[in-house]
Amino acid sequence: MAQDSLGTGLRGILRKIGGSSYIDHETIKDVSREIQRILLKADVNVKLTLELARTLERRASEEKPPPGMLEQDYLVRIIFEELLKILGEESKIEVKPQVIMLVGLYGQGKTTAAGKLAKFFTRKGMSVGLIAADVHRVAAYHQLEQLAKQLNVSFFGSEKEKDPVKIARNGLKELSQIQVRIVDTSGRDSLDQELIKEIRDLKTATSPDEVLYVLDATMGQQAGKQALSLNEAAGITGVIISKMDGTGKGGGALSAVAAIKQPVYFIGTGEHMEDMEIFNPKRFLSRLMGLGDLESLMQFAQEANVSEEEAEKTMTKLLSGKFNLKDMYEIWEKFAQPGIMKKLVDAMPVSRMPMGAKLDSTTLDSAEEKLKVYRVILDSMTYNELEEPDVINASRISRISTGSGRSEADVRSLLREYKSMKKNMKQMQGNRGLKKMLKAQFRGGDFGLENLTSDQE
Ligand SMILES: Nc1nc2c(ncn2[C@@H]2O[C@H](COP(=O)(O)OP(=O)(O)OP(=O)(O)O)[C@@H](O)[C@H]2O)c(=O)[nH]1
Ligand SMILES: [Mg+2]
Repeated sequence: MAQDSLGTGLRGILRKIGGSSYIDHETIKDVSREIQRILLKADVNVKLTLELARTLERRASEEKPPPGMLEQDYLVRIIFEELLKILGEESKIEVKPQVIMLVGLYGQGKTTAAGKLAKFFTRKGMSVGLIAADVHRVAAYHQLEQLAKQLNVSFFGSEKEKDPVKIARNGLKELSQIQVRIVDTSGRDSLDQELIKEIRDLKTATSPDEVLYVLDATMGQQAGKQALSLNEAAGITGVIISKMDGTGKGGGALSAVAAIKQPVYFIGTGEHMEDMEIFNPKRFLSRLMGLGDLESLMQFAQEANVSEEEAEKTMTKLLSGKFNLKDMYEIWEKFAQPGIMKKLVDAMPVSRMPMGAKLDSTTLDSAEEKLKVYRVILDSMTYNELEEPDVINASRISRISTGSGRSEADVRSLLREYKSMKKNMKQMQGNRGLKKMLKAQFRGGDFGLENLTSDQE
């Protein structure tokens, strides 16, 4: 994996921090030096590395951990937060009718990404069209046409036309009934004026909603500079990092992302059309750092930065029992740390547990594992199915199962769980203690578990 050396290095540091009996100036300096070494080795840009090290040292010497948190854990948390800044905020591509233009250098994975995106949007129930505006490589037209056929989506291209702008324009017109239209463009060995002009013209002609920069994870230090030039020419709105499964170091791509300050929407993890994941910076980083169990660092949740209003809204929806699969997905994402669900249930006196509630602790222990499976399944549902789960019948279950690569039993189990969660939550209405705790959780506040029990009616 591209991120292997980076991950190994970071995990080494974490072990070292965990093994130290106290954190003093010397330890902080040590950790900072080690992190710099690892980042530079992984091709992260020098300036970025130095900035991170400086902030890290300053924060680690000035800030005090919150009550109850070990200073070792707090140092890990600072490292996590500062690395997260490089990766940027989580931002998902919108599922809506739109024009997407793909840009990037030669061989970075644009055409493959076009196919993967087509599959992604098809799964969401949208119609998709691929437009071949790469006129420089002879095989480009056939490569995209082949992908369109394989994915059963619309295609537009012309083998004779040599003007990419004309092709793109005609393509958009021809496919005007198609909801998501993806324009594949050509790459070059390096950024030359010709490519910059072509991209600029294509952008003007197609007025895309998204300009996605496809960037190979194995790119080294030069990635940042190229990203900036392309950004200037095309106004990049999001990034797809391809070949995360490759042998590169990943740092070049991360530096490029930090430089253009645009979100990474997806990462490509293989040559096949299903080898693409939605990028979630927190999850990515905690995996990279080996923070499988975030419970000890639970206060991470504070970073969620959920507003009072949003907390109230989520909670009300949850307890109203009137939520759909889309809401459940969101709620699960917020509860993704396994410890939280467990505390929630432990805090409920047995007498308050609704009849037939399935939220026992054994179920919860495997919650994270299950969550992973469910996420894949939910990603294979159409928008309509997420909004109105009742429409999901046997034939849809079969399609979702094929699309997600999970068994029909898994899909059914998810639907059962959704129904039972909906029912349970409805029965929990009026439980003020629970309400208070959920709200605290969503706002990242203190759990105050003792108070909770006495607060119940
Ligand atoms: N392992 C792996 N290979 C990938 C990934 N994405 C693309 N590739 C491979 O990289 C090569 C180039 O991919 P393309 O999609 O043709 O790249 P492109 O940017 O369209 O290339 P040009 O059109 O020539 O500029 C192909 O062999 C792809 O199969 C990925 O995420 N992982
Ligand atoms: Mg291509």
